[in-house]
Amino acid sequence: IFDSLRGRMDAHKNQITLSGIDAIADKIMAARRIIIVACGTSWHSALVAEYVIEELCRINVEVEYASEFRYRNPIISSEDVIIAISQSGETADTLVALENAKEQGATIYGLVNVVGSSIARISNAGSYTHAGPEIGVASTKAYTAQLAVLQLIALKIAKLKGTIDDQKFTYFIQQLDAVPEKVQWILDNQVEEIQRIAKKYSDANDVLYLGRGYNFPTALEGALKLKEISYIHAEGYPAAEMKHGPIALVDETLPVIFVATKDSYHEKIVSNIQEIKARKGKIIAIVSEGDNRVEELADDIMVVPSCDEIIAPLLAAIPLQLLAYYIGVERGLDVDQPRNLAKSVTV
Ligand code: F1P
Repeated sequence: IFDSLRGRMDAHKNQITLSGIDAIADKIMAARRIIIVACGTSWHSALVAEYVIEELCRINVEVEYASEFRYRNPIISSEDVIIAISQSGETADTLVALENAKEQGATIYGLVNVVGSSIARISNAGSYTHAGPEIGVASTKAYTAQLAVLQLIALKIAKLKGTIDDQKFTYFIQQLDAVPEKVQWILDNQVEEIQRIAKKYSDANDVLYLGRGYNFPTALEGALKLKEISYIHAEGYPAAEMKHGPIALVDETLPVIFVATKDSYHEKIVSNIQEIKARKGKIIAIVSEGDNRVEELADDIMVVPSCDEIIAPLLAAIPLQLLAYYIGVERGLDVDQPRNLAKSVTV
């Protein structure tokens, strides 16, 4: 994944090589909005992209479940650019949504893993994620690769549009360039602890995942991984929505996983953690290295290296993927072939 990522960026020359974006750069510059369509895990990377593209490029982005978008009657025009995200490139809901949008004149940008797949072929331009074949049904390394390429797309558009300056561009490239070492650090230093946490909570019936800002889609993705691999009911929520309903679920039996890396929402997420603690929920937190404050509040922690908040989704997803994996193993399940799930949902 990261060889391909590194091959596409050059901080010294201040450039990112994504020929697909060059091919439709004019369309993107003039776009009324970008609509990102996807399903499942790919939909979560779309949500991260919405936050990052709106922040860095100041272009209006909407994120749609392809499974809804294809059936309703959305307003689409030739001024819209649709980004389709799919690991398999064969997901029927996404493919049909694209056929409809193309008929209405939209430009399609495909972000797929499988070379030559149907979604790649229907797209006007695109980028491959080059994550290699996914062995398991649940999308994991494809998700990481999608996030990485979407970050590059956002940076490239921001550079073209002039919404970030050269200094900021170089800073973000350096942040991305440091991701492989940071992921390795998580794998070298956190796996034993994640296995211990997995054992401790493997009998849970329900788990709540909370996050804010760039960490909110990670909460959704963590919950989806747990559902897919461990068959435990899990809900991902924006932490600020907790008080509008899910807080009623909290008691001493409920594990609540906070994606709480250091970012501009940190004070807010710390008070959310305190609210759960006051109601005796069990707190598991993903924290930035050296964050003693959250460490003191939490029952268990998984640590990730510090990074810019925009990059955090790339790091924070890894412990959650591992946690779902080890809980699945602990429950004696086939983590590569979960029941009822297909790798490509082609109907
Ligand atoms: C979408 C997806 C995956 C999920 C499972 C079923 O696939 O929902 O996210 O893990 O494999 O399909 P895709 O469009 O990204 O191939």
